Amino acid sequence: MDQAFGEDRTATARAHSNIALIKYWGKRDAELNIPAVGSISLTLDALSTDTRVTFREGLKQDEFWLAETRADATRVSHLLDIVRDSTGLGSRAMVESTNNFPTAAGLASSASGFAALAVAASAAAGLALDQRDLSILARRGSGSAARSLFGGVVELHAGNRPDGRDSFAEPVLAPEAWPLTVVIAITELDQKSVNSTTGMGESARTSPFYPAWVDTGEDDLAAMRLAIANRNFEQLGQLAEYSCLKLHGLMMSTRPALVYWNAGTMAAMRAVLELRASGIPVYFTIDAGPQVKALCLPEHARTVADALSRVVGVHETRISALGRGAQLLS
Ligand code: 2P0
Repeated sequence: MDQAFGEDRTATARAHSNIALIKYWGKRDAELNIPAVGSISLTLDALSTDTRVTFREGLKQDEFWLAETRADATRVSHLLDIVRDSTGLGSRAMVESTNNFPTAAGLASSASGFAALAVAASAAAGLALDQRDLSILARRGSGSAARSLFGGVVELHAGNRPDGRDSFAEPVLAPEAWPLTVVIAITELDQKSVNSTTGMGESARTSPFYPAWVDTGEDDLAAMRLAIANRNFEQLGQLAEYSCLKLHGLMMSTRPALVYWNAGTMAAMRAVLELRASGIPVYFTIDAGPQVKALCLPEHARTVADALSRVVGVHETRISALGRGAQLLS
């Protein structure tokens, strides 16, 4: 990747989005972006971001282009500054990114976006980082991005160290190890109103439930690790729904309240419960947005997707297998 002085230094990376089974919400250090609780996620094959980073001499400032539209570069520049500080590289960069799914509608574009950015920016700058350090770099951009470095089932550790060196993600299961499937029900295509960084700060400051959320996080992680080790899908699903509803209880008890659901969200949750009552093992989870993700096994994916497609308020559904980790494309 090293190129002659005066030439562009460029690299392109792809990362997939992820959906947390045990959720992250809240930071123990906002400056270093260290989560207050650990989390466990599934990397999603169907949702990805491609990002090209080009460090270019003479560029006055970092530029961020998302789907060929110029976007606010503040958070991108913050991550690029970390890379520049580590390498002594002075150039500003052109960052060009495309998602194959709606941005900022609760499909975790920041997870795939910052994971792809961390991989592409470090490669373009000639910074050789191992997977753990890449996940720490991605975490500085966005907590959930640390998990998108890896494929399959992934855990992000909160760690204890003030410098965050023990807050990194690592793979728990390879994508082929257990063929879990996620059916995504899209109930809203617009941008959401409160971004996660702001929302979790408000939850920590104002919700009386926040201390309990942090205190019980480790128990949820331990139970989920066991469900995964035993390939116990029912346990996994029950725990994922529990963590999701606990998160949304925390959000709703924040002041001002964070209510991310719409009528379609609620209807899709009900549809999942009805499918389960009819004997299909399927469980829902929802992030900081209105989309519903139904967790199931591959043999039930079509039935689940068809049922969710018929729900009033669901615009479209996508079926995703587990995806691989972030990778350099060039
Ligand atoms: C998660 N979410 O574990 C949880 C569930 C949303 C709900 O991680 O401030 O965008 O950039 O570190 O990573 C969203 O949080 O927050 C998130 P920042 P991020 O997937």
